[in-house]
Amino acid sequence: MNAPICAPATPLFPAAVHVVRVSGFELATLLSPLLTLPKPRQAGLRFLRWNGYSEQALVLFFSAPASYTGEDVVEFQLHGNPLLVKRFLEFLGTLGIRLAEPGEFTRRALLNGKQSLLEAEALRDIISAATDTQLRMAQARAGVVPEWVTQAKSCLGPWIARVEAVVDYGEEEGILLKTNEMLLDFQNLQEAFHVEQARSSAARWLRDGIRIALVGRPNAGKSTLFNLLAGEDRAIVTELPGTTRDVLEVRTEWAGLPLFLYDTAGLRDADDPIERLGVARVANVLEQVDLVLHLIPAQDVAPNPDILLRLAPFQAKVLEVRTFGDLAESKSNVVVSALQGDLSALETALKSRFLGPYAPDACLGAMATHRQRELLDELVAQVGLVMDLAPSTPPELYASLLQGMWGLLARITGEDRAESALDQVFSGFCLGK
Ligand SMILES: Nc1nc2c(ncn2[C@@H]2O[C@H](COP(=O)(O)OP(=O)(O)OP(=O)(O)O)[C@@H](O)[C@H]2O)c(=O)[nH]1
Ligand SMILES: [Mg+2]
Repeated sequence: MNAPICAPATPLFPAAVHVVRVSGFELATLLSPLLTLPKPRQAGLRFLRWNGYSEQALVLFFSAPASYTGEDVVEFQLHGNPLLVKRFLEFLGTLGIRLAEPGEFTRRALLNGKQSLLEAEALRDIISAATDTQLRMAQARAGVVPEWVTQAKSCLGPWIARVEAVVDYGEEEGILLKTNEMLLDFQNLQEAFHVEQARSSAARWLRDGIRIALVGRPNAGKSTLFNLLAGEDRAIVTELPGTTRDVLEVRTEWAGLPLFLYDTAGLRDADDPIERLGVARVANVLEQVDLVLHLIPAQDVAPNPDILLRLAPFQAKVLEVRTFGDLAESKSNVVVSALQGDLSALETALKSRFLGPYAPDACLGAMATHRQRELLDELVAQVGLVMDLAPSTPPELYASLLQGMWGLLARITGEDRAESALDQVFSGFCLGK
């Protein structure tokens, strides 16, 4: 576990500079065949020679424990040649410094108390964020123990102490369980957990993105809307029905929502064999997405019954959108006009469906990862159990439930480090972090 590790911290393309990181103990000795380390936190220019190669590198040394991992850390800034980095890493290998696993530097930071699990998760999200909202969400989570966790702990702590006292000394006056006072406290906790649960399910969509398929009859305006949402001219648009055949995919951020959009072939019994193949592909898309936008031109009296039949199995995730709002009136809730660029009804519908009452900004700092949301669900279940206990329940059972809640809170912040949770978090890291 403490074996010295190394990794490129930059992606291996030709570039101005590549950074190679080394972490371990006694690095001054270990690296002595290569260089004399500069003073901690002072950049030093070093001429490195190994196996016939030579390289001038800027070297930074962070002495344990004042470093990213809590161990000695050395960073080499080399010329940005991937081959050079490869040869350098090979040489480090001969010094007994092995290549790091993805996320191993951060895992060590965590185990050495330099970082919390929440920070590590936020860091992973900062690195992988692809939209502004995602980036800001991840940054808001970095290094912050959420307020609701702190509050829940300060509410729960005294009750655990009381319950344990009852277990040890019996129930005396003043430490009765299931009093109104306790009920009130736990009602408040339950409420706070519910709020956080709702906020985190909104945040989840912002973090992971929403997959949306645009389907409908030929000429329903699917490709036009697709282009408008994507903010670029991706799909071919013509006034001829049956223009789109293949499934087109684009990733975009629209109205603060990270979207994966799928444009599809217009649904009809086509004669053209290519168009038929396109229509067949729509089935697959319907399975995979989170939302199906069924586009129906406002001038159509009723939706096409064949299409309704085809969409029936996905009813729960179908949203009807009337297009061509500039050409005809419609009583439907969601009417848009691509021609006039009026998509406000669609924006409202999407936000209320996926974010509920929360604006994207209100989701900053929310528990958005799968791991965090699972723990939150368990917490909600657990507090429900406590609320439902009969007053005559033995104090030992109270004690174990309350301890369980405390444990869940600790797992959310990562004080309680189950190895499986670590694996889950670090599997998403890149090399050198
Ligand atoms: N007036 C008006 N015309 C629109 C609107 N949306 C699309 N159109 C026009 O309708 C025609 C068909 O649009 P497309 O986006 O190609 O329709 P589609 O559903 O992708 O059609 P297929 O690919 O053939 O299935 C084009 O001529 C568009 O310019 C709208 O909101 N208002
Ligand atoms: Mg099209």
